[in-house]
Amino acid sequence: MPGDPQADCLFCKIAAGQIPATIVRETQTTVAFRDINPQAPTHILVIPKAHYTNAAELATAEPAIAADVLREAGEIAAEEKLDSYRIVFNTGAGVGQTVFHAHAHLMGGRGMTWPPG
Ligand code: IU
Repeated sequence: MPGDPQADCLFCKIAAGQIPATIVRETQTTVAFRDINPQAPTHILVIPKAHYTNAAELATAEPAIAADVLREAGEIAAEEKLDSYRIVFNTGAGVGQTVFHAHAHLMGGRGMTWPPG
């Protein structure tokens, strides 16, 4: 079924508590945890518990859960006292997506340039 856990998906395992992660917040539909290779002082991943390959697929299949991911990112940014932050959804290997389970990168705590590299 679309959205069901995938046996070979690392983020499905984190969502299920089968692999340890530094969890920041959890809701019925989402989990947020600190990135193991942070690229900013605050670098947190917000994922849907349901498995979709990328953000667009999630939003098409489960728009309410896509909104949950974004709302969580905003609420965590407030908790982390970030007045400026970036939310990134890498989509496709060509732009650096390495884990094919939708995830928002919430990054802040330093200045950032635009356009991104
Ligand atoms: P990407 O957008 O697919 O490149 O992001 C995947 C992120 O997942 C990346 O920033 C990794 O550092 C991060 N990550 C993690 O936090 N924990 C893990 O066990 C693995 C990757 I594998």
